[in-house]
Amino acid sequence: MKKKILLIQPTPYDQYGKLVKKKRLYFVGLALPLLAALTPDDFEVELCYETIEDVPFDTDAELVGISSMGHAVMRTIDIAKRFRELGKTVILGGYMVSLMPEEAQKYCDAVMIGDSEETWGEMLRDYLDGTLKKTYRKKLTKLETPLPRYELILNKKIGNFLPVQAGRGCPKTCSFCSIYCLYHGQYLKRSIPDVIRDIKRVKELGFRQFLLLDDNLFSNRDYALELCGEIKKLKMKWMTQCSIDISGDEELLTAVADSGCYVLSFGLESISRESLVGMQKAWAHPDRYSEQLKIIRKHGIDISTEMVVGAEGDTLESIRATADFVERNHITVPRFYILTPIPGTQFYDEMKEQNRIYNTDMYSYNSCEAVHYPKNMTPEELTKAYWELYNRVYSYRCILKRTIFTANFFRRPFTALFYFGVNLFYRKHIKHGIVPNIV
Ligand code: B12
Ligand code: SF4
Repeated sequence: MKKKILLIQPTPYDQYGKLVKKKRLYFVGLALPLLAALTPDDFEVELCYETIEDVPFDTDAELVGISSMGHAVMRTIDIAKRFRELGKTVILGGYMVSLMPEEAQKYCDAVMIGDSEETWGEMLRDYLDGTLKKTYRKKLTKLETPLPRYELILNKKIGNFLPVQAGRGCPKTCSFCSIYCLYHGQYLKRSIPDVIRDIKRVKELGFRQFLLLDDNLFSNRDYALELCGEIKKLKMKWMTQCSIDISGDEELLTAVADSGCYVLSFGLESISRESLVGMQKAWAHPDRYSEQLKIIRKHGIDISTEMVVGAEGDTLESIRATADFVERNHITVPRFYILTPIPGTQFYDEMKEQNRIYNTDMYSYNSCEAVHYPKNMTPEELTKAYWELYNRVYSYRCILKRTIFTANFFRRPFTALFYFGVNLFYRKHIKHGIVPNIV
């Protein structure tokens, strides 16, 4: 009989200590289907996304692999402890344990630091030989990944798109970002035929859309143009995230839109230049944001944004002005976070050195509670201003202004109505004190 591995993507606890549960997980991470594909055939693999299903603690799997994302690492640890009590061999991996491997080692049999393409197979062989090591780490020099085992997630309550990866890591150096602190500027791209192979598989499985995972897709112009050319032939819809600087490249923007991309997500972070400089994101210029967003929208691409509050240049006034900015620019799907010093990041070290960590309880590192002393307000004021911002931006009036009363409404009324629905869905969560970042 085949040995079995259970792979789990834990869900975070909310700020009341309850597990965040959803009827549907629209954005599914790629780590578990990819790990399943890296697993030799003599193992059977089962996947569990805890946001939409319960962890099967009565599993007959011998090995349990648990991923970790942000503050959900607290749930990773709790699940790991329970499985170890049940006598299972527990392996931890993912961003958060990679940033704090010494701490993670206390709760498991082995920690996989960073990418696991070249270490997962080695770990499984060691397990079979009874020679499991405490940590596994191998820096990749090229990114070659097998076809993810998407079929293992098809029967789950997911959205109408699947993830496909193009690049991993990021060439930029934003001090608060886990990607920078883990990859230190390393940025690897997959070959275009491999990316297209995965998209074709997604199409074969009946999906008409995909989410392209890459933190800086358009940083390599030639790669991006060639990839868009290939994607266009597949007649699919897709979305991704990138730097807002794409607005300055008419040819690229046209190629992106022509290839079926209909939503771009931008980490705008802040409308305060001082805050951006403080985050080592001096290449972004908030005074140009409105014009840049307008150009992108003109190409028929909808905009979703990620912004943070609580950085060095932020004041209560600038947080209020952020709501006006979002409304004025008709940002379709805006998301916000409180700037959080994630252990392992440069920003965390800076805050620690300056004695500005306000709360050391990791359960609170959920990006919707202030855990550091901001420069221009108290942590309590920051948390309050953050929720006021979300509530203002997701008021009925503002939702209507951002989704229905826009120039794009008459061009694509059904899309506008779809976004209106998404906004109402987010609003419902916000009213229950749950940020929409995890759905
Ligand atoms: C898709 C995604 C999501 C989706 C899906 C999550 C899910 N439940 O599956 C959504 C939108 C729901 C989401 C939510 C959140 N996310 Co998220 N997400 C991503 C994103 C964009 C892609 C992840 C991915 O699939 N990558 C591709 C795979 C192949 O790479 P990988 O995950 O790194 O996996 C490799 C290794 O890490 C390793 N590995 C990963 N897991 C495991 C497990 C084991 C056992 C082993 C051995 C190895 C291993 O092997 C893989 C192959 O090498 C990343 C950004 C990015 N660039 O990666 C952020 C990212 C992972 N998310 C992040 C965060 C903070 C969150 C939230 C906490 C946000 C919030 N405040 O609520 C929540 C937490 C949700 C949860 N359940 O834990 C941070 C993590 C930072 C950190 N220090 O941990 C990232 C890096 C974004 C960022 N720039 O800060 N996220
Ligand atoms: S550009 Fe985005 S992914 Fe890259 S380091 Fe900055 S915040 Fe992280």
